[in-house]
Amino acid sequence: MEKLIITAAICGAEVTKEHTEAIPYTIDEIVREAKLAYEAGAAIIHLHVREDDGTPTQSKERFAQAIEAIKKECPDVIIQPSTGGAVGMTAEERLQPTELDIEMCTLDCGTLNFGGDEIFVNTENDIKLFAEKIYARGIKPELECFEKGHIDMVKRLAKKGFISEPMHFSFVLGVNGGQAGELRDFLFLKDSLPAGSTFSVAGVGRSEFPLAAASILEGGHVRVGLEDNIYIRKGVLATSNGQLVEKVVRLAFEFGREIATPDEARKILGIG
Ligand code: KMH
Ligand code: ZN
Repeated sequence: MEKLIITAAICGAEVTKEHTEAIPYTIDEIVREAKLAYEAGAAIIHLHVREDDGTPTQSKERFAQAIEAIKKECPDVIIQPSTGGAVGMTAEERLQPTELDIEMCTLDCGTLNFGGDEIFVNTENDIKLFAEKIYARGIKPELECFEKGHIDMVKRLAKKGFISEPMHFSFVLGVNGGQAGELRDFLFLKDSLPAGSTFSVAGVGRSEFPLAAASILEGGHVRVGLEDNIYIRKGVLATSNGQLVEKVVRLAFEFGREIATPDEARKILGIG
């Protein structure tokens, strides 16, 4: 099997310091969390940025500041800004980080309920617009799919030429409004992928580590981080993103998967 690419989703847009003190808001806190994750074995940092008070933002300037500061501490890490941002942001707001010199970013592949009255909107035309901008800039998209219909949308858009092979997917499972994070959900999505695709799995909440283990065994890659799950085990808060990454590294070791460096991840994903 290929080496395992670990992505750390260190920040997100929804988790606050009321949930866990470890969630980073400021640039210094973001760098601290990125460094701990990188030193533990993460090849990719999935990046959201916040104002110092925790408000999510897609400001190009804030992303540029965070990326520069992370690169000083983790020079070779792959930084993957979010183009999902937070619920309610416009497409123009969300696309700002694609104007920077970046290797990768997310591309969200469908709309879903996001808890309570929230709807995370990604219409077909939004996805086409995002894909056009992302590919035009030579950026590798991570195709975020929250349920099977999103994979079907990617297949349709690939046929129409909006999405190119080789495709790299991320299944984000267990969102309140998306597909659940049971083993059979993961296996169904994995078996639905176009041939030759790579994939990573992000289990939200309690599904984070069971799905990480499943993906390690099935030849996929893994995303963990405080964006998705704040517990290191039932009822015990993780002290950092690094601690979550360390747990994946232990699982990988037990199952005989080696961990990919950022450069090895670039080769696996066809970046650069
Ligand atoms: N914060 C969610 C509404 C992404 O990063 O591309 C969207 C999200 C997806 O986190
Ligand atoms: Zn995200």
